Amino acid sequence: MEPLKKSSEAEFELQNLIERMRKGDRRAVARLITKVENGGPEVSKKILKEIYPETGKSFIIGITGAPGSGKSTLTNQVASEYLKKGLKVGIIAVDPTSPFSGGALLGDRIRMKSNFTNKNLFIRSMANRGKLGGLAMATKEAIHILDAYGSDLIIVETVGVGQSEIDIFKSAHTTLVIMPPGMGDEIQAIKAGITEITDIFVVNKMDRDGADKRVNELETMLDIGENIVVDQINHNVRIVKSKKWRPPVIKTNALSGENVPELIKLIESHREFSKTSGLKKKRLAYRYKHYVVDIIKYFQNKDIEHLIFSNPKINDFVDQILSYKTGSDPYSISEIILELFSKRYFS
Ligand SMILES: Nc1nc2c(ncn2[C@@H]2O[C@H](COP(=O)(O)OP(=O)(O)O)[C@@H](O)[C@H]2O)c(=O)[nH]1
Ligand SMILES: [Mg+2]
Repeated sequence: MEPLKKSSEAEFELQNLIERMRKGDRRAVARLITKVENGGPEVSKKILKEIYPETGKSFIIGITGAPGSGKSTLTNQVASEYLKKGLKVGIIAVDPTSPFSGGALLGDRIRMKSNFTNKNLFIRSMANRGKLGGLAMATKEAIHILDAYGSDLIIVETVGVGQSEIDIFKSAHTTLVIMPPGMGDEIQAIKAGITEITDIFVVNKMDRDGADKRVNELETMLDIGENIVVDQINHNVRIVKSKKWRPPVIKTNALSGENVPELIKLIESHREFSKTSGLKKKRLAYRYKHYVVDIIKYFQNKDIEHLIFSNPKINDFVDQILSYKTGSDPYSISEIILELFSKRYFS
């Protein structure tokens, strides 16, 4: 009886948090995200079933780039522009390498600019790798929560290094890749994959030497790439690109704010383009397909693991493996188990 009571208490608590979130309680939003981080897909399932119809309204911007390229500073600038318009902004800083830097740095800057106490702003840093379902999944759910909370804009800042970070970009409508001058081999790295996810290139730190050179490099790269980019789905990074959008390259100074209004114009024009060209819908459809695959994989893995370790019927099959006969190798036995599993033989 005990676990049953516990689970209904937990559900009551979630329900309560969701109600408070609906009334605009920022603390409840933070707690819901923590629940997702710690509880994984089991908890997300309960939350999403409840709030999903309230999502799909936020505009989601992804900002990525090497550490130190100015992501947090620029995120703050972009957020400020939207806050000035009276919009509600959510920021998620994903930095698996350091649990606090993203959020703390950002917090400091925003506090400096006295945005920190702005009721229309919500900031969260996420760094929990290796928890249930992984960082990418928890981030996607955090985005859903901020969406349901009524954020007009959600900015996701990530260090653009691994697949997990690229995965997160599947959730963004418009992605910015920051390429400041003076990071020599960086251009190689973007050629290797980041180009695929870029909607707008930002050469931040335009006050530094080499900014124009960096712009030229990027434009040249785009010239070459133009002939080969067609309407396509890239299965490696799972992103839908349109040949009708050539990523613009813009210089910014995130410290002074120079060119930030121009950047906002580009962001808004990409937002408009993806709506009218149908790109947004195509991307969403593709992303949700992968999302569903991830969810199914997670729950099926869990079921299979539970079966293997706790169902006594499995012991006969393990004995077969131990007989070292033809057809009793682990692959053949796995195929048999999977087949029987789908026929509910074990339930
Ligand atoms: N000179 C110059 N410095 C900048 C600019 N943008 C950011 N910085 C500085 O670069 C450093 C890293 O910035 P941060 O936003 O933390 O980068 P992140 O690691 O990509 O989030 C900080 O010291 C910033 O003050 C810029 O446009 N020009
Ligand atoms: Mg940062």
